[in-house]
Amino acid sequence: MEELRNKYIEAIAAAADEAALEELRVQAVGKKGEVSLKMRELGKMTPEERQEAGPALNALKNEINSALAARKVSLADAALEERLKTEWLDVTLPGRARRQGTIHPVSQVMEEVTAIFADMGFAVAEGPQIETDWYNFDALNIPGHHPARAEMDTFYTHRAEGDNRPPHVLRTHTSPVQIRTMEKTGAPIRIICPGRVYRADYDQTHTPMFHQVEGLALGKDISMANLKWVLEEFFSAFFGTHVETRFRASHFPFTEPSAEVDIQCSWEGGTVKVGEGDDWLEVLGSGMVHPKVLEAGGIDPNEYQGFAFGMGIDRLAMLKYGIPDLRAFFDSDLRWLRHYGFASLDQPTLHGGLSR
Ligand code: 2U9
Repeated sequence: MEELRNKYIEAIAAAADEAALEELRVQAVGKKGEVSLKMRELGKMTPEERQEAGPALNALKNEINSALAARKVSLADAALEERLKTEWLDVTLPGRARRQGTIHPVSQVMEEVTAIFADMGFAVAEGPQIETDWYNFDALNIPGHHPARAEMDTFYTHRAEGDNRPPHVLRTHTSPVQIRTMEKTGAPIRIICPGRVYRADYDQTHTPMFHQVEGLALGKDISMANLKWVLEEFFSAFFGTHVETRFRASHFPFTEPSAEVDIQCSWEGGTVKVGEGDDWLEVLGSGMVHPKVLEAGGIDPNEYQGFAFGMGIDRLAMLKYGIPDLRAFFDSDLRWLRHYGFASLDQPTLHGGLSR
């Protein structure tokens, strides 16, 4: 019995894995194992011999079972220890920051402008960037011979040779959207039209693609007085301080009378500040919609009238956020975008603030 004990206790201690342990269990205490066979021999013994051998065999069986269980635990511990050595992870390392994009100043200002006008009851209208001559020019009282057509440095689309249909144009302003809205919904109307426009012009202050927001309010008794209030309200909300405006008589084919609008500013140390000082900065064109333009949009000028205005969004962004060079707006330079960009989940609202 002592021999059996030594043999199995040593073998169990040396077993390399669970399969080896199982084999030892079957050999020792399985149904036909050595210890079990010995127990079967108890029947042939005298009562005295049995009295001694019985408990001893039982104790041996228990000892082997305990040794098997203990070895099983220590094998599992060793395996775990091994895994922990190879699969370790330093949870104290700083996380790998994900690159996060920013909102372009033009998008930011579009959202700000939209929020301010929405508060005054203006909806947003959009339309195609490739337009017909009719929507971009004729409907706006700019006939073929009119100098404004040439002045606007229009981009024309190409037609195949022999195709004599008039070419389409890249819209030179967002005004076609107002004509389309007039046709679609009729009066009354209160909309703003933000979007991209195109003119073949490139220098310090012009890019061939830029952004405008135009506005249109039509009703039975809308006047220049309403226009002035809306614009003053807009500029004060946009710049976050009361802004004086100055209206100067002007001329546009699509409005009569027409006015250019200046906002109050100061020039100090080469930077412009809006809403203080006694200089003026031209930022906007406006007027009462020309009767011919109302007619072109299918609206009776004897029944309805109203104001329209237009301004450059890129200019507004430069003014508000102190961005010096217009051309850098469209270079897609990541350093510029990170510097002048806005947090992407920070929506401009009147109640939450337009920007940080
Ligand atoms: C309709 C009727 C009238 C929109 C107007 C201007 C004056 C204007 C310029 C400002 C700076 C363009 O971005 S800019 O170069 N715009 O001066 N825009 S009135 O008048 C309209 C528009 C649509 C149906």
